[in-house]
Amino acid sequence: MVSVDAWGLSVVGPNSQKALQVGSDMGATRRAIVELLATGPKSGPEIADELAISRNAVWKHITALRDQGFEIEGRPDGYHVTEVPEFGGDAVAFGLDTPYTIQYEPTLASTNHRARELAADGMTDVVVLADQQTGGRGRLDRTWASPTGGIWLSILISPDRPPADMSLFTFAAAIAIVDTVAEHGVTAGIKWPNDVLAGPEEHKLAGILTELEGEADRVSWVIIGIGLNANIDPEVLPAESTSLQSLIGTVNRRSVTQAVLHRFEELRAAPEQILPAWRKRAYTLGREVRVDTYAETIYGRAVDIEPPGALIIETETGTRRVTTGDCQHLRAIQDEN
Ligand code: BT5
Repeated sequence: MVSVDAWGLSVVGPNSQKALQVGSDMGATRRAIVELLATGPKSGPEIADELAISRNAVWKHITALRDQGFEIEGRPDGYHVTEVPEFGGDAVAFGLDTPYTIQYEPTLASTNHRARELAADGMTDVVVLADQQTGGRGRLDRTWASPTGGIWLSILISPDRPPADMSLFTFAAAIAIVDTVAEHGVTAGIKWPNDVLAGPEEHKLAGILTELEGEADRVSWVIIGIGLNANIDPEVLPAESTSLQSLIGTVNRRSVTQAVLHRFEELRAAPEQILPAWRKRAYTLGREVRVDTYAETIYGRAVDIEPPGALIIETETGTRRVTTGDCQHLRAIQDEN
């Protein structure tokens, strides 16, 4: 069991809690139907043959999907999906081109917590998704406000890499958020180590909590928890928060979630691109900062980021390399003039 805590990584001990039984056969079959329909129209008999289920079962699943808000037209060449709900597990799975199984619950205490239960049960490559959290967490057990309308998700993976590389996943998640919201016309940037800031006042739009368990040379699992304030009035969020709703109006959370996951996967496949991409999107670099570590407070100018995610700060007494801490952007002297 290693103990690494940096760049938004929070290392947790072995999880002894009883794992939840998730992914019933019913749910798995319905998800398979959703995936089939996303590739184009399919008739009832085609679906029944492909999934080795009865036509009656297909009909029941189609009815269940319609009840969720999917609009599905039965035409001579098969079922056509003409409308997908704005959010939900089946909705996000529809047309999602990543290796993840989506586990959705309207309300969870914390998607990271649920993902840890799944990890303890030996599961991997799962995205846990919720519309609201009742016990959302930030780093150091801080509270993460998670009302309905947000995108609260945790990616559970088991990469065959050492713990030191895990900060790259935190960075990849931040880049994925910045690039996704940019497609919606929102300019955002990253505050070291794990915040996405947006809007004229650079308020917090998203945060990332990465947790892992493993040995020195290899992690057993890593959970990348992403909290993105989507369709939320910032008045119900802590001070200095912002949301997509307040920046550009209501968004389609399904497409935002899918875009974040697709971009995250792209970066996972090309890890050498992550640090350069992070530097380009960093609000912290070039800024006067105050960094509070466990031991001290450091003032200086943030000049770079170094593998595996340390912030390099030029101070009056020399260059400092900080691997963990809370960073505040201070107004640069020239901004005040
Ligand atoms: C973070 O911590 O920014 C990590 C947040 C991760 C949340 C996701 S949601 C899905 C998954 N499941 C979880 O339970 N967690 C993850 P940190 O850097 O420690 O920032 C926490 C601080 O951000 C708090 O102390 C507040 O000041 C502020 N904050 C709380 N809720 C916020 C919100 N919704 N939007 C913006 N800022 C918030």
